[in-house]
Amino acid sequence: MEQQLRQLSKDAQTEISQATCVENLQEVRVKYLGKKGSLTVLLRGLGNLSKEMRPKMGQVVNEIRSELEGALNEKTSELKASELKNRLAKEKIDISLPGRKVPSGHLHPLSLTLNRIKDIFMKLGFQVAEGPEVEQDYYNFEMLNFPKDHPARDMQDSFYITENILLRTHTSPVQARTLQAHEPNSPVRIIAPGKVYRSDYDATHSPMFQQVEGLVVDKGIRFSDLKGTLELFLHEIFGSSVAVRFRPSFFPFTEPSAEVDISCVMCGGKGCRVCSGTGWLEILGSGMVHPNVLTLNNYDPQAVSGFAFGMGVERIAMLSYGIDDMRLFFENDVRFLQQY
Ligand code: 2NM
Repeated sequence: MEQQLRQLSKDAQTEISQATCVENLQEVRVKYLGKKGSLTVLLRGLGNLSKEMRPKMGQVVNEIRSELEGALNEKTSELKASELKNRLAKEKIDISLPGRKVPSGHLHPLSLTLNRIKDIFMKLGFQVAEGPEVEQDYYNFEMLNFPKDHPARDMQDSFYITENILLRTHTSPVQARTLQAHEPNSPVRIIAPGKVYRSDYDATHSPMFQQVEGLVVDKGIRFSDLKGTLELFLHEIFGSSVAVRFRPSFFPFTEPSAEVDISCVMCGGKGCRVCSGTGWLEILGSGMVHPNVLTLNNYDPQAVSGFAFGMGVERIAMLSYGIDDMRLFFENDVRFLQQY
């Protein structure tokens, strides 16, 4: 019996040492140590031996078993290492390939435009002021000298929450709130950017859009300050080659009031579809702050004066980028947004 075991061990060791791959070794493992393997069969046969022989032979079987397992494991590691070495010698991994680019988003064209507008006014010393989008008619109309029967106060044109609360129709209430928060007659130089709401919807009007309004109040502020500031702003935004013109107009909160036009950025002033053949584009509303507005907000029109202006961010973005339908800004189609 022992003779038989020693022979079996020798054969197994030979087969292990001659194995050329991991799969070979697995076959050897099954052949000798598997459920029906020859060593396992011998182990079962121990039951037929005499009581005296059984423990001794059991010990021999176990010794051989662990010897073979050790040899199998050792040879497996050896073969794996040489297989890996061979693969590394054959396969060339090019670690100089550039990485794959992770796509990343960017700011919306309206945010890009608003940032440009803010940057220009911040360089001129304006501070950015903000206020609520759900506003009292007191700040939205009353403090801004809007008469009781002004059409903007109509339910048809503005979104009312209650009789006295509405979605702000312009950012001007921020100007009123800013004046009231200041020491009377102290200087103010702010822009108020933000969302405003009007009941209107077509290619050039959205019920929600963004405005930037501005307000400068100080001793001795004149119409020439308004002209110089807005001309500088428009030349920064649209380039120094655009012409700027001021046209008399009317707003409840300014007197005198002026509409500001630039020469058409699409046709250079020759006349086209965008400027309806006039060569000019209306771009800003402006004026000297009405004395009533100063008085209503605790400022003294005898002591200080001011100018104010307002513009639509969507309109500036449409003209900067040559976009002809405002609704594209709000559909969030990445094929459109990716272009900016
Ligand atoms: C505009 C046009 C003209 C304006 C006036 C004021 C304030 F607070 F002084 F009364 N804020 N904004 C103003 C003036 C706005 O937007 C087209």
